[in-house]
Amino acid sequence: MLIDRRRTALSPALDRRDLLKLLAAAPVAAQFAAAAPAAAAPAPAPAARGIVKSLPPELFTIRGTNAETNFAALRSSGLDTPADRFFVRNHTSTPVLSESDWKLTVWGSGLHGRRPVEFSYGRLRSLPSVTRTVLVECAGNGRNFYATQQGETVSGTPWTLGAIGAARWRGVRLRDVLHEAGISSSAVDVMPRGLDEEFISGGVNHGRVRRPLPVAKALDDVILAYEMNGEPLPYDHGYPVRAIVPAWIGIASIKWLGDIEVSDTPLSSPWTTDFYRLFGDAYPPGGSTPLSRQTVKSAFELPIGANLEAGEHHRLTGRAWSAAAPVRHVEISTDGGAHWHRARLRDTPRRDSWVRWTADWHPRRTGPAQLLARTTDRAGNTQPGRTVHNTQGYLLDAVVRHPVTVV
Ligand SMILES: Nc1nc2c(c(=O)[nH]1)N[C@H]1C(S)=C(S)[C@@H](COP(=O)(O)O)O[C@H]1N2
Ligand SMILES: [Mo]
Repeated sequence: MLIDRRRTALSPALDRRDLLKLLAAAPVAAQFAAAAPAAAAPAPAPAARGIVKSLPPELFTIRGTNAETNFAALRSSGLDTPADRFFVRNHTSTPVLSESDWKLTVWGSGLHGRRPVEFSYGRLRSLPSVTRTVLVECAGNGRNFYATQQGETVSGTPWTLGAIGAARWRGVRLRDVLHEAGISSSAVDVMPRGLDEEFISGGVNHGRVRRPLPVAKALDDVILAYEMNGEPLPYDHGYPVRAIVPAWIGIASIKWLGDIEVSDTPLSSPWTTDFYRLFGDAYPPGGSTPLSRQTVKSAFELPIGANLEAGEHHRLTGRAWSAAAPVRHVEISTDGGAHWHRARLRDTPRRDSWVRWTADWHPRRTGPAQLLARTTDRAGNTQPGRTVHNTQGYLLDAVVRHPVTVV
């Protein structure tokens, strides 16, 4: 069996390192710590509110309850992002659950007989498994560039480009679970919901994190994952079971799955009405339709503002991805967009994953410079120079002008 994850925040089996991590994560653990001797221990890496894993500053930038992967930290990793550097997006905080207490309830008017059906962890594991590398990318990834590059005001976490990761997810098909639960042909929407706390924002309680999927997507390629890169899901990434919804914005991939409503009438939630739609001058008064698919981007595996030596050969590296189709090519400009040349792709482009690329640069003049990367996918989508503004700063697909200094 896999490693024992049935420890709780108060278990004596916790070691010092786990305790330090949980201290930052859970108020209950903090009470425990007050009673524990303050033994000399190395200072823990800074933690974001509510995140269990350690967040060393070379790997992550903390943004409130979230942690952004530093793109430069991906330079040494392969196509699958190791869990220790995978971004975390939490509306509240990571619940520390146990698989023995866990169950999934599938319920609603879209089931034959309308009787709820329960799946224990064991029952779920007994279904056939599938394993796939899939990207998870927050709808707000790149949001910061609306302000810094387009001079526009947007609300939300100011991610640069690191609210994305790819992992090898193993789990069961949502389709198989829905068929076992007796989904009827009248079902139209399927809504997974998390077991984390209710999300309260601006004095409004939006309830637990949930977002409907049309039945066609639910029956297509959605996975209920219990492993990430060959290990049980880490607490922060949805242990014991999360949804993985390929090509869709991250919010669809509900973590800490507790129940799934199957409905014969259309469903909505604050995550389809208030959030994750496009609002703004270019959109209707009630906003666009709810967002589904992610967009096309590229990123340098280099810190923003990095220093590069003049007169040296530099191998620039980065990644490119598109939710619509595999990447066709990536173009690089080192002179602010005047000239472009093709980057070399290091991977076979695949759907729902990214490709690593390299490009050589031999800067001669010292001073500030801007590096640009532009992805085109096989469906013909290319990153534009500018993204049409929306008030919540979703789906930035503009070419990012990556500032560096040649020294
Ligand atoms: N239950 C629950 N599921 C959730 C969230 C959450 O806060 N609670 N955040 C969503 C968002 S907005 C994103 S982008 C992804 C992030 O997944 P990760 O934290 O594993 O990177 O999880 C999604 N699933
Ligand atoms: Mo997100």
